[in-house]
Amino acid sequence: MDHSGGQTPVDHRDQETLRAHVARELARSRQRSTLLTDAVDEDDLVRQHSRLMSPLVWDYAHIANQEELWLVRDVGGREPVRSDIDEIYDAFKHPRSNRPQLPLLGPSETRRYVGEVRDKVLDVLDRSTFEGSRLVDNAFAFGMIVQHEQQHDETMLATHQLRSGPPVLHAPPPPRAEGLALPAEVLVPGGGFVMGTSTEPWALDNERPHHEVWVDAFLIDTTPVTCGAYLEFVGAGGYTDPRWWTEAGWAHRQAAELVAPAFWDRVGGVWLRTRFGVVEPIPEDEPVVHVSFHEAQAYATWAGRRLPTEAEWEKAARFDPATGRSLRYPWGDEDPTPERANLGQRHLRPAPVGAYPAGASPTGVHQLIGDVWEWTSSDFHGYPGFTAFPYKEYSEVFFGADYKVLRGGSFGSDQAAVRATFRNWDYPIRRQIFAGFRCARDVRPGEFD
Ligand code: AVJ
Ligand code: FE
Repeated sequence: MDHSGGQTPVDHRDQETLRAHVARELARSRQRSTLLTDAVDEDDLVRQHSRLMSPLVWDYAHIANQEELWLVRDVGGREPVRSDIDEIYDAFKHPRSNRPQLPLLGPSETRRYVGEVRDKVLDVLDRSTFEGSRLVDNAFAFGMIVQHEQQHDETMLATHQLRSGPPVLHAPPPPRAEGLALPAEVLVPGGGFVMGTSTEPWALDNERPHHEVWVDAFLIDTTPVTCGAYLEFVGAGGYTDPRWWTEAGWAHRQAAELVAPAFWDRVGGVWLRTRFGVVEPIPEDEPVVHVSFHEAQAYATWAGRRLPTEAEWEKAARFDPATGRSLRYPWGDEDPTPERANLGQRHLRPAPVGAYPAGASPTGVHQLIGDVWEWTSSDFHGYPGFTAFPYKEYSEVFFGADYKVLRGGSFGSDQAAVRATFRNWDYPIRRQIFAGFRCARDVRPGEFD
């Protein structure tokens, strides 16, 4: 079995290639952050749109503060730009709900700070040799900061979804489905496979190290569960029957009075949804989005199925039975393209199922990357041999049974922060994130004999 866990995306022998790659990625991330913050007026930037979220202006300055901490001060060894504000933008010091009360930098001060930090970072980048410590080898710290900004861009997109008022974000629709008759589910053969990676240069600590995992044969949905299928669950009284829910799930359903995915409303007997300020009919062929883990789990039980484990999801996403190798992405080792996956906020919605045949995995599973984050049944834990790097607060402090793992990224995730090994996590009640799911099941005795 090949334990390489995939090839490296950039040629690290060529410092200038790497430097140019980092510069492009930094610029691309900043373009998105700028768009998300320029789309609204100043009052909107400092306002709290939901107690679940920070004001947009907090995210923006926090992006720059992390960039300053790691790249200006740590990697660059430079004087602080603004050490007086570290505390305000430390995510662990203040819960999101309290952030509007902090003495935050205002919109123009934030923009000035963001720009000043970036200028210094580009200077640090110009002088870096990308070797000599684990932090700078392969430009890891730069890659970590690119991913951090992109993660907050997705968080800011979720804030946009929670704000009220007319639409301010616009994007073309995703590709249509190709009309291929896809099987409902596919078989993933049993056996060992390599999970995680030790070689992907910008993989974060929780994706490491690679290790072999045994997975029994299982079946998994070819595509994520659609709004149309989910409507059947809603129509069949799925939200009023405790049989489908776990004890914790039912208690939450009751307390939160859940009756349908977030942002769905029943108007005159018809379900509509609100998406970035647009009210529209439920698109039956699109993956359902804005469901909690509990809702995903209840749907799966109602359908006589279950959620995949995290290991099953990753095996479906990257195991190539022909070679026994684990790929970087379902389609192979090459980076994502617009033909392979719905990523990067290029479209502000999931694409219909079947829209990305070029993104299918070797076992025939579609749309694993992009469209919607997919809930798995697994708690968030470190892999065998895990070591926190470069800080415990990225992953380690979240390990345990409080969080469920999500995989694959959404239409709101950037390709810099998504790969087949990438791990996201959240509370099982959360549904402002762009999360959906697909179902799996065990092989029935004698089914494939
Ligand atoms: C990996 C998405 C759970 O947003 O809380 C951002 C990413 N970590 N800043 C989050 C993150 C620090 C994290 N998630
Ligand atoms: Fe952060």
